[in-house]
Amino acid sequence: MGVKTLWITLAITASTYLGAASALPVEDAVLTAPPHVPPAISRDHNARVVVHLETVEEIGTMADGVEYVYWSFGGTVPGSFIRVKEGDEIEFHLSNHPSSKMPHNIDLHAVTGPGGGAVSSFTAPGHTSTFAFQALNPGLYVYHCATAPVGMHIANGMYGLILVEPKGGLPKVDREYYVMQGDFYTKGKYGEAGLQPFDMEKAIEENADYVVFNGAVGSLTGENSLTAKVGETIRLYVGNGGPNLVSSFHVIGEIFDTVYIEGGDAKNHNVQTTLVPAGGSAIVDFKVQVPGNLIMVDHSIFRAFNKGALGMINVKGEEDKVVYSGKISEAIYQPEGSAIQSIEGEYQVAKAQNKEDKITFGKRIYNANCAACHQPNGEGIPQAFPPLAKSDYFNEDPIRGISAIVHGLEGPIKVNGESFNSVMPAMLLDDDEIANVLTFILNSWDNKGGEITVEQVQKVRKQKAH
Ligand code: HEC
Ligand SMILES: [Cu+2]
Repeated sequence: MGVKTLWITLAITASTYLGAASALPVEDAVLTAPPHVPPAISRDHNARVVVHLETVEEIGTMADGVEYVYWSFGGTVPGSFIRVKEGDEIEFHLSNHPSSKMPHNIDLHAVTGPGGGAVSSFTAPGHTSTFAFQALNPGLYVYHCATAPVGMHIANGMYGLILVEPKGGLPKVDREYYVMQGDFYTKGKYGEAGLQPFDMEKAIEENADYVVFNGAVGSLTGENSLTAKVGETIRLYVGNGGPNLVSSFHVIGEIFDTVYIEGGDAKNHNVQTTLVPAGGSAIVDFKVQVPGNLIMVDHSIFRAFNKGALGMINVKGEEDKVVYSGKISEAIYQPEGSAIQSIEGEYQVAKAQNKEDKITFGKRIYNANCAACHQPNGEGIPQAFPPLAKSDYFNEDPIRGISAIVHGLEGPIKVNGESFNSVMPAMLLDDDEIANVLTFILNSWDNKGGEITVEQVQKVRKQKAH
């Protein structure tokens, strides 16, 4: 409280000292860390908005077991979200923490003026620079450090977003979030443990080890997932810091009702994937009609599943079976006809009569549903998909397999001494199919044998995901 008052006093003193050209009322900017966005601007007049932003260099976590020295604006990657109104004057105070090894500055794409403020804001460690600009154009703008070597400062995390609301504001939505993509270049490969130094050569070759949302693998998954309720409208302020890669931003399971193309005035509707250039942005609005996990990805899809560009929006609420039914039935499709099909109720379902049947049916289910990731021979793909062949994780407790299929599996796990920290989506298989596929796996590739029953599957289905 006391500190806050002091800041405001300082801010006002500074403004007076700077001799503001106009007599606009002065206010302190509300800054937020990602994925949060400051509240919409409610005033109908312009203001002189005072922004205090600090550059810091500190160790953070890039992925499970992987550390990195991030350089940032405000201690987060991306940096603090800044929100102003078209016509506002922004008085910008950039402080470089005394512990920094490098000078830093800021180029805001919302600035009309040389270097976007870069030269005026060049700041040595332990110093503060001040400059001011008027936000002439509305839009969602990237800001970034522009100190040489520029690419290196950006690659270490020095970017963020500033929203200049148009005069009349943006249409109201229920939730707003801040999501910004960036690519990272480390001496070690993706997932290689330890404190990883920046790799200039890989950066020049544009050969990214990590492509992530909000600065790290997993910063928007699991407990960090974004949340919403059925019926709500969501707005994502999407940025791309680069330094190199453009993003094909997509949300699996949704269609963007409105896209403010490249963060400007032009609106497109009913969009599946929108391009977010390096050093650019997009605003996407959509309403969520059904519950479930929506998955944000860069649809350059290896980046999503192998380099980290994956985030989640957890939507809770009532199902709407008209909008989305879920799987209604699953029947074996054999154009030649098959002896093992039997008529049961409305749908044709083949029921396993014994363990041998389970293995036979399970193999088909495996090839159709699991092999794409875990590979036809069950050996998985290093760093991406864990093996099911001789998996100690699975063989120790095959119930874990049921849970992975029914509830999905995400977060760090160890399989045969190797760490994985990825996402397996829940699979739409019925209880028989799950019992079959896991019985097949237990009896393949030198696994320990045994059988999974429908009752075991039902029990896990009743438990909550963890
Ligand atoms: C889209 C890719 C994908 C598909 C499809 C998939 N999985 Fe997975 N699976 C994963 C990933 C990724 C993990 C590791 C999750 C983590 O890191 O927490 C995993 C983990 C597992 C594990 C635990 C780890 C281990 O190796 O023992 C089991 C068991 C498993 N999956 C079984 C299955 C079965 C059975 C199917 C098919 C019904 C299946 N998975 C389909 C990606 C997939
Ligand atoms: Cu910098």
